[in-house]
Amino acid sequence: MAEQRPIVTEKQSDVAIVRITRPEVLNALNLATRKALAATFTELQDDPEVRCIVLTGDEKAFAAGADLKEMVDADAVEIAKRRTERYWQAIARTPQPVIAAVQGYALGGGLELAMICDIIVAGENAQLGQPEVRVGIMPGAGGTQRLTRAVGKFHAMRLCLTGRPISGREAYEIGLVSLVVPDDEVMATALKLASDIARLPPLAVTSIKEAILQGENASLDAGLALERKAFQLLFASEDRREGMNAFIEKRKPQFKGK
Ligand code: DAK
Repeated sequence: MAEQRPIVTEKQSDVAIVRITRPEVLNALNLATRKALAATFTELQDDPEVRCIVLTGDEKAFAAGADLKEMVDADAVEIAKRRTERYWQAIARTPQPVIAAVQGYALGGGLELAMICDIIVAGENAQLGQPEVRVGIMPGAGGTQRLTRAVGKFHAMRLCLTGRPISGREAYEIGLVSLVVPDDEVMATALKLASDIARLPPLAVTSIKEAILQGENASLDAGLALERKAFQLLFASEDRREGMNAFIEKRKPQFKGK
């Protein structure tokens, strides 16, 4: 029987919902799924109507990691030749904010995928971890890097060296997720955040995202310079004038993305 599409995209007004749909393997990320995610995000980047994206799985799993059945027989050369990093780069380059809505398992490559997103909303009982060490490998798509930047050396070491997952609640406490909510409120919370962001002036929103991400890789001076230039540039936008005038005139602003 042919497998169903690994990704489903739905639009709710100016928010796009991208859902991983391999429930039979807890949304394990095989090559077809990675390619479909990259293609979907590349397409959404060029859709001016999409102001925010929610990436999710289902109530059992955001994604339980790379598909181990697809990796078990691969040698080092084969793994290198797959160049799977290019698929995640397509997601990382998305200018619109991306919110990960995490219920159930977000393990290995699944957690790495969530960490590429800009905001993570997790359920209390989600299970987040980097279990690669338990199958003889290590995180290979950001688990030792983005995780360390998010939670610091000591939590990152504990998660990567033991492979033991933590709950959504603990992930919130150590700064790995933005919000923790009851499991059945994850999607509604992510969608509410997304529609709130989608209503804000898109040039300011994408500039903020860019400054935070670029600044993470830069010295403080370089990051501050980048922030200042982006700030100055926003004074060329119609939405900046509209936002400030609306405040002064005590009315609702009408943002146009210009
Ligand atoms: N891959 C393939 N199948 C998986 C899977 C996975 N990661 N996780 C679960 N499944 C499948 C199971 O095999 C099972 O299929 P059937 O046996 O029914 O055919 C089905 O999903 C349900 O799973 P379980 O029966 O195991 O369900 P349980 O509730 O008992 O356990 C679990 C849930 C999430 C604790 C368990 O399934 C589990 O431990 N899964 C493996 C988690 C894991 O180790 N994930 C990390 C994988 S390594 C790279 C960069 C990064 C990576 C790779 C390459 N490059 C730069 C090249 C990333 C690597 C990883 O993520």
